[in-house]
Amino acid sequence: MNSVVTVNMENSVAVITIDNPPVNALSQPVREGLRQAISSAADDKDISAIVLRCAGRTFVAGADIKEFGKPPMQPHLPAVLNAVEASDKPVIVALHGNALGGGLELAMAGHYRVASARCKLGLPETNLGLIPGAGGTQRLPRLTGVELALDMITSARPISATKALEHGLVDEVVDSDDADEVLQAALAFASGAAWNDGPRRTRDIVVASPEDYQKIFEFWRTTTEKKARGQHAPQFAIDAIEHSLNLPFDEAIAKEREYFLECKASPQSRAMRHAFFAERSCSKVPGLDASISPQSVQHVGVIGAGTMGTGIAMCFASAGLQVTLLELSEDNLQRGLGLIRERYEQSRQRGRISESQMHANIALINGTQSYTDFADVDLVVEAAFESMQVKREIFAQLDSTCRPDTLLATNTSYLNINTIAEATAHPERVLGMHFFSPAHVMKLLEVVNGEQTSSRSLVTALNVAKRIGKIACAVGVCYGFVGNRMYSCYGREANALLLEGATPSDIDQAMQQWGMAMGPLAVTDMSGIDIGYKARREREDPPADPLFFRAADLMVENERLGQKTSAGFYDYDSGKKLDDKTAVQLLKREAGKLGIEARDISVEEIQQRLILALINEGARILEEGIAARASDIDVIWLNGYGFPRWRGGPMCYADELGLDQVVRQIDAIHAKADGAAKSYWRAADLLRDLAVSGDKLSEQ
Ligand code: T1G
Repeated sequence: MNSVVTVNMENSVAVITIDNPPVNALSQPVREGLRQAISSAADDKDISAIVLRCAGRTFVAGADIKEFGKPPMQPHLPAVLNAVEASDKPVIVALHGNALGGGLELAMAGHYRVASARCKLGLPETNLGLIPGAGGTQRLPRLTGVELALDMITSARPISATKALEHGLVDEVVDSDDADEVLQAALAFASGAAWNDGPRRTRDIVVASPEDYQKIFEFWRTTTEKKARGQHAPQFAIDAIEHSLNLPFDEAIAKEREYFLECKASPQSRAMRHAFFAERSCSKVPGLDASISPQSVQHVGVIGAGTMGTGIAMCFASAGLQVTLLELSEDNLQRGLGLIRERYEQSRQRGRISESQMHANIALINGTQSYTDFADVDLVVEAAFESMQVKREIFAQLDSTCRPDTLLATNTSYLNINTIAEATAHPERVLGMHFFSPAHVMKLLEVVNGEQTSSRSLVTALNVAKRIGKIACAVGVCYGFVGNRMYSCYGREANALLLEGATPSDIDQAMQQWGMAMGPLAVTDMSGIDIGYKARREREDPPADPLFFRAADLMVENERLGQKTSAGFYDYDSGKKLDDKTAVQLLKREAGKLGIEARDISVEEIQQRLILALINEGARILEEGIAARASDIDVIWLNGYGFPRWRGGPMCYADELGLDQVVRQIDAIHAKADGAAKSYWRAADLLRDLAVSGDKLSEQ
């Protein structure tokens, strides 16, 4: 055995314990320790049965993802699991916390499984652009049947211990979450695990072939193609699962391994593994003193009962924090509280929360029209009108109403935090908490660090973000911070292309084909074209470029604000998108006035112009230190703007494309550009330097 795998005896039962914090990942030492432990137990005649368990807060959460980018090391997991399954002594696996990926595969190689009541069991490999690579596509269908296996593996969603028991994935559920109690139950099970009819090995179970299995696989292939558009791993997984029906176990395992290795070597898996770790590093701010403890936050004040304010209030209430929602107008306050109740009722109807949870969340939110009710709040999040003057007045009021240590955050999506902080006597407790709409759904939160924001304020905001289940990125102050500043460049190019001859449909289809969740013009129609129109006119430093968002301004000038006026870049009939013909006519006429000659624009040019604009601006943001890491920029785009996860984010994609190629393409656009576009398309120095040095953005 070794430091991460130990064995102790409980009477004649060998208890193998894996202890590899934080999640008992199946690193090489764990695999080697397991192999040795199983082998020595097999040879020991005093051992009648084996219990396999984990120390710490969870059972094995998977293979060690950190090892995937390195040369594989023996023993490989499938071989270790085959040794577990081949044991002539019953192996009972005690499960608690999460049994995921290789962890569940290990459990299924065991002969019996005993799980804690709140244990989650899943094969989430497709979240990483992979498929289960250690027998999961063969053993799961044998235990649960093909259809649940298809659902679990293609969706990557774990199931509860109760559902696992119903479907034969576990043999007993212990009404406790205490790992020791689960161990005792497994020991009791081991003492009774008589193999009257010989070992019960998962591999020997014959998969029941559903009558209309061809139709079932056809359904899963087409459904998965829609849900996981452009992703290869889920389709590979379906192929592997189908082999559980039409190939002998060992041949099917060989195919699974072949598909797994192909996925592991793919750019899609590299991108999704990058995203996994990027989301876990973005809240670790370089240089921030790790010994600083966050302030206590139990009571939150939210200002503004509009779409954002009510969503923000729900984020805190759903995490069990008390909320006081301030809205000066009685009507708006009642409307906001009603909206909150409606949204929670929707969540209850969809089974996302229980009725009691819904009532508890609603009870945590109290409305007020008076600032005096903020006298004892620990944090305020302001989500009022996007006007610097309004915000400065509010923060001055908060300064005199709240305790001096109360954290004051603004939800502004682009205004200068430093200017807002200057309205208070304690700017060290002012920062930005930029939620993304709808706030109670989107996981991304930009925590904007002002010039005078204290480290403790930043630590507290990041801690609160984690408590409310957000993926928080600490960013610096500039117009639009990181996400919206880059989105402005993306939209700028879409607008320019509209005057050069591309239609809204051309652009949106090109970007959806590239992998974006929605096209930029459909997004603008949905949120309202007038929002950007007003914001551009509020800017302290608007670009001196008459063509800057000229297409969007033209729509607003023609009172075409988007879905809310049933006309924007597209025409709508009761919310349903019709076509873009009217907008195209207006754009053609405008282009004629501007002397811009229409031309045919390829899908590739549209995709290049919009994605390279993102990359170039992201590099500038890195140069200026507005984002600490390239991967933070990726996290923002993956979680706030529908960037395809299997491309890893704009900076990850640039590294994958090759920075020399990126600079070459930007230079080519620059060469053809004129007017203000010349400055837009000057390649960022960082890109040019890295293209020469051969280093990557992800190493910055
Ligand atoms: N490998 C390596 N490190 C991991 C890890 C893993 N599988 N899972 C988590 N970590 C690290 C994570 O980076 C973080 O590190 C710390 O643990 C806490 O994680 C062969 C091929 C289990 C639900 O996809 O979903 O098995 O930041 O912040 O919120 O077929 O971690 O502290 O340095 O997420 O409590 C399949 C991935 C792998 C599960 C816990 N398994 N993990 O969530 O903590 S592929 C997965 C999670 C595989 C086999 C295939 C979550 C969690 P640090 P955390 P958490």
